Amino acid sequence: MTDRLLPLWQQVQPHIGPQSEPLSQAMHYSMSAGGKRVRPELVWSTCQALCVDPRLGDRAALAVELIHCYSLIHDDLPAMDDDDLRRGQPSCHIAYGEAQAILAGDALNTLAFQVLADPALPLMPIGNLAHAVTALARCAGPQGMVDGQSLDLLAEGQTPSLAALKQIHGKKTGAMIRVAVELGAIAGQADPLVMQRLIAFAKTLGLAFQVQDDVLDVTGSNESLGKPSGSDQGLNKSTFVGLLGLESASQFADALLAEATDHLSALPDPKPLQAIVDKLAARQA
Ligand code: GRG
Repeated sequence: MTDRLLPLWQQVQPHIGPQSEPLSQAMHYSMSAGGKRVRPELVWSTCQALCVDPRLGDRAALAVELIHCYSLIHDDLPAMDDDDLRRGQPSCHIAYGEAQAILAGDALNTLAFQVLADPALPLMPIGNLAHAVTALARCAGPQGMVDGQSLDLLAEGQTPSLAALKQIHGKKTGAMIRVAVELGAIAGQADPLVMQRLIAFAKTLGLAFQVQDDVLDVTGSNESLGKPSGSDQGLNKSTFVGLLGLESASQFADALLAEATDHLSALPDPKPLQAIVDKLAARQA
């Protein structure tokens, strides 16, 4: 599959590149290391579902991947999950040292907001900028992903209820999936009813994504995961597989993907978002 995100990153990089080489390299290392690019694809596909030019979503697509890459760099640090491998390559802190990796994460995080807003960058404006910046900050920050990560760390070694686990992962993983769709909807000027449906779709998809991730952590190979399988268990993480068992967790993910599809029915063109649901379903099959 062609990576539509990398050319955007390369286009923007000369305008924002830091002077210090290791920082610049560490940022580029993480942004160009591959990955499925699910979040940017969700932005563009949401624009397409609303029958608007997907380039209107370019700023948002880059912004959500910048936040995602920062979160992975920080998640791999010794103080968090302490992972030496990410996407089949040495994690950022293994390649560039802990200090530069922390700074690279910080830089990608802040840059995401500049990418959304800076008129000097050669990208189409997103439209309602105040809405877009607020949505991204809410979902990425202490109301969203950062709190999810904190709750997840606190839950290590515990057995949270299904409701608590949904809440943790709704924030940790789900919030960035949700905001990818929300930003696509802002770029596409979705009316409030369509926005509501898209957000319901994104919430369901985000939960499916996390349940699947837990299943794949058990059933996937080291190559397909880009890291050793079973790492959640090694860290004493509370997972949907731990709570429901492998088979029920897998069925739960299937049911959530089917429910996500139901939310798409009233869109002008559901096919681009349906294609993402299908791609995720194929991951598990
Ligand atoms: C450090 C603030 C902070 C947050 C970290 C995203 C995250 C929160 C942690 C990642 C840990 C993890 C494995 C979460 C499960 C679901 C998930 C987000 C997987 C990684 O996303 P993918 O599969 O990764 O989209 P690629 O490599 O394809 O981009």
